Amino acid sequence: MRRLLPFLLALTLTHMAHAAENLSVKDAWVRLPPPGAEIVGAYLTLEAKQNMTLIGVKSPAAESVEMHTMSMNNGVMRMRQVPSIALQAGKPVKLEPGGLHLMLIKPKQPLKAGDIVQIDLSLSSSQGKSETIRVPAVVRKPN
Ligand SMILES: [Cu+2]
Repeated sequence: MRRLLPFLLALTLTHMAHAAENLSVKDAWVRLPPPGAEIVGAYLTLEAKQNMTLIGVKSPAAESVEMHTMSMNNGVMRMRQVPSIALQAGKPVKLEPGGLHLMLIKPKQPLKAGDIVQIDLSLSSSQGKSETIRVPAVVRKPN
């Protein structure tokens, strides 16, 4: 039994590294919200080495997180929730203001510039395996 533990630990770590190895996450940030904001945009760039799908997002800093897209409808920009975001191997997907983005719903605490918000991305591989990776996003004003 004593020998089994390091082995199991190694196995767990290998498993956790898997999605992270196949996905690069860049420029993760959260828009500095006005005081009392109930919804806050979050943005990042995802590039997968293998085809995978972003199937869910959570954060310990908010009640829930939704994936949204924006589209022009009769001259009005509208946000619409999407159930998932497909990531094709080698094609960066940019979640940015005015396009695909994440929406933190009901932040649990006021967000200040420079705060780090943890965002948990749930990914499903093309083989149907799912994994969650945690990425830090900094709270800041848009550039
Ligand atoms: Cu939105």
